[in-house]
Amino acid sequence: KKVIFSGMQPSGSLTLGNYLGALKNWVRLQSEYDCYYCVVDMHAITVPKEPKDLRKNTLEVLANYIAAGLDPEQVTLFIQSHVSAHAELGWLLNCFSYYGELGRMTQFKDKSKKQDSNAITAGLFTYPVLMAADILLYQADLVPVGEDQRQHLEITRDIAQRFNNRFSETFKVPDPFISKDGAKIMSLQEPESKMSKSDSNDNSYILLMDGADAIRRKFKRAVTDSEGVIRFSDAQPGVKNLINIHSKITDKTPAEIVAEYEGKGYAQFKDDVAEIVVDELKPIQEKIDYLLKNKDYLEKIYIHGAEKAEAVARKTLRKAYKKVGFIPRF
Ligand code: AQP
Repeated sequence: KKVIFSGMQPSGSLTLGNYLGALKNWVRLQSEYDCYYCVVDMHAITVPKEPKDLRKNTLEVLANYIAAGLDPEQVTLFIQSHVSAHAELGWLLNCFSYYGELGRMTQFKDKSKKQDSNAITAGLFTYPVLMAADILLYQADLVPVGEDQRQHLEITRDIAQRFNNRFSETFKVPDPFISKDGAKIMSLQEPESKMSKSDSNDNSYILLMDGADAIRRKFKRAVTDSEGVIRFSDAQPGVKNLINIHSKITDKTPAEIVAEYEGKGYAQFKDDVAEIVVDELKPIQEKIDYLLKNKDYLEKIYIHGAEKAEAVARKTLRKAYKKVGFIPRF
């Protein structure tokens, strides 16, 4: 079976963007591939994070994964900091990554803009290297991510190829798996930016855990434009985003949705999209509630997952250590 690796940061609770852009795909792929899905808590501390929030969000993300349909019997679910090989290979790959290439990463540029320049950590800068380590440890063939992560996948490939060329074949060079309709879900408040769980404005995102009333309210407030016509056009990013959300849930094409709403107003459209999202999330939310009340069950899953992941990760780490000339201890 081909191997898949992917992860999400517990930098908050998951958003509709995380779900429609990535998680739904993960679920579709689980029976066909050997899947490793990780909660990347080490990535989440690259920007300031309260310990109690990190603990809470880490379990929430795991519960979100399972509630969205990942089957812990079928896939390996684990927490990144539980498998120390991630940190170890991360360091090693730092020594095969260049300052210049990391400085070109748009996520770094965007996130560092939002921080006081004295508070930008080295961890934020080398984030893509740790991500490369995450993926390469499992010799992943495919990495299902949203469009926003394409650049990080490219650098992962570059680092893997560089290492393989310098020594010999060590890492599988992974391919991104971005579904064609994997359009970025945009912020409801600034439709030119992606929907992000760490956005300071909570009207900008829908969380998988948002109640029906919050979802309706946030869609009512969604920023649109003054055109007054529902069209799938870059000139109307707010409306386009709502059409995308509708389309990804109902599987209707944007053209079908546009035709359906000919002559209708934004208010009606927003209310309808809100209902579609409420209905999609309802069964997921019931499962999340249940899982978060059963922490022992979650614990069993992440402990078992870490054991399985560790065995595979150690093998790759050992190989890479040997290639660079580290002396094996046993
Ligand atoms: N708006 C989005 N549309 C489509 N896909 C998205 N993803 C994230 N936002 C969108 C996909 O979700 C996965 C998890 O991403 P992550 O947690 O590693 O971090 P991120 O991409 O930086 O996501 P966020 O929500 O924006 O987190 P913060 O706010 O902490 O930076 C990835 O596969 C991503 O493509």
